[in-house]
Order: sequence, then C-alpha cells, then structure tokens
Amino acid sequence: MKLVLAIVNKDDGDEVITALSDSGYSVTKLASTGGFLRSGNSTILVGTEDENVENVCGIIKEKSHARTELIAHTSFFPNMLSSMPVEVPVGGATIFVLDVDRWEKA
Ligand code: 2BA
Repeated sequence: MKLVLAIVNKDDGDEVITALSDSGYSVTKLASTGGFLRSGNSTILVGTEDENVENVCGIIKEKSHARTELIAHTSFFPNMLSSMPVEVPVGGATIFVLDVDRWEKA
C-alpha cells in the first residue's frame, strides 16, 4: 500500500481529482500554500495498492500543467530599494510516494 501525495497548481486541482475519481481511485484534495510564493496550491492524497502507483502518477502528471508565476523581487541599489516582478517556473506536479504501514477505515 502506498500514499501518493502530489502538490499541484490550485487551478489544476479540480481536474486532477475528477480524473482520479473517474478512474476509480479514492482521492482527497487539501487547500495548501507554497512556502516560496506564499500562494495557494492543492495537495492531492491518494491511498492505493503498489501496482496502481504509476497509473496514479501518470494521471496527475497529465492533468498538471507547468506555468510561470510573477513574484515581486526586491533589489537594493545604492540608496534605494526597487521592487520588480520576476517570473518563477511552477509545476506541473511535485509528487511524493510514501509507504503506508497501516490502513484502517473505522
Ligand atoms: P512554492 O514553495 O510556492 O514554490 C513555487 C515555485 O517557486 C517552485 O515550483 C519553484 O520553481 C520555485 N522555488 C521554490 N523555492 C525556491 C527557491 N528557494 N528559490 C528559487 N525558486 C524557488 P515547484 O518546484 O513546481 O513547486 C511547486 C510547489 O510544490 C511549491 O510551492 C511547494 O508548495 C511544493 N513543493 C515543491 N517542492 C517541495 C518539497 N521538496 N517539499 C515540499 N513541498 C514542495
């Protein structure tokens, strides 16, 4: 048994959970916040048998799109602070696969 934990852009979250559910997987979506951009993303949890992991990861990757986001970057020039937008690449998906020691539904 594995837990697939994937962080995706919040704009892709609904499409990812719809595709996973349509393929028969139980899925949970959590609202989360990235530490660098401090903007919202979605964390997807899927508990599944080992043999399904590649398929689950494939669905997540297919539905998660790479994009760029703008952040304000503050630079210090002599005697003045300047803020300029900088493009940061984000995603598609950051995926972790964890071993599950125990799985219960009570
Ligand atoms: P954020 O932490 O908001 O990061 C957004 C994007 O900013 C990252 O995209 C990466 O391209 C860039 N970035 C992050 N830290 C940076 C730094 N110190 N310097 C320069 N650029 C930096 P992704 O790598 O696609 O990550 C998207 C989101 O996935 C992250 O949002 C974070 O919420 C999560 N994530 C990524 N790697 C992770 C990890 N090792 N552990 C936990 N969460 C992770």
